[in-house]
Amino acid sequence: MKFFIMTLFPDMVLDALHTSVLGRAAEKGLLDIEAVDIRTFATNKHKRVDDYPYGGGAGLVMQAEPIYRAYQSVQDKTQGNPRVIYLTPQGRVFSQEMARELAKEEELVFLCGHYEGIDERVLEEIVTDQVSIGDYVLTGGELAAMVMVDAISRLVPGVLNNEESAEFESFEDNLLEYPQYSRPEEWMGRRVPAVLLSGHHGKVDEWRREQSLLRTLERRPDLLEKARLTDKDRDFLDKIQKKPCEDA
Ligand code: 6GU
Repeated sequence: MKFFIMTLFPDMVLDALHTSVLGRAAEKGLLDIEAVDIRTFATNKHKRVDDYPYGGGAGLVMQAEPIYRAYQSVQDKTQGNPRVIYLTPQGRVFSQEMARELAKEEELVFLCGHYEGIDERVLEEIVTDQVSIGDYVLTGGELAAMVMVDAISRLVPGVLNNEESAEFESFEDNLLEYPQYSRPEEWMGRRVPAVLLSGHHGKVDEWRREQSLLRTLERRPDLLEKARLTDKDRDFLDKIQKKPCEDA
């Protein structure tokens, strides 16, 4: 999968996204992450890419032309017409479902803004999707683009090893993960739950499922409404005196 990230801070994005799991995936040729430095497309000798907003007001606005030229340089390298995602708190809120959908694309383009925003006309001209990563404000789109690239990349076949892949299924089911333990059996007076040492796989699976249900009920009851629950799951939730949802 090929990502183009249009940004004023190419190093920030490339360093982070070539670390750990994604770095190895890039070495294997599964991912290709290219940063496109918008500043190199400035049309003046001072390499300025921002200016005062028409109508007045605080801050600076990123100008249309350098961004459009950066986009044209991306187009020269792409096959079809890839989706162009503008990172903004005004966008649709990113989710695992959106990550799954975007992971089907072969190429994706991200546009990271700074200052008080980007000239609306270039957004109209090139952007296909506006996405936010949550209801808070960042200083720029880079961290948001990195969050999206990470979440999308781990869904690309081969990026995670098989052991890791199986693990994400639980969030896919809208349930939180059960707690994990490793050696030693006792640490600071806290023992690993006995069932995990029993060697009884059936009992371990059952305990983990119950822990997932319990955690989701306590921490994210909103997710339970979307979770696919078995009759046994519902019996367990009833037993612990709380109802997951009205009926169904
Ligand atoms: Cl996508 N960009 C910025 N600047 N702030 C954000 C965001 C994006 N998502 C949440 N806050």
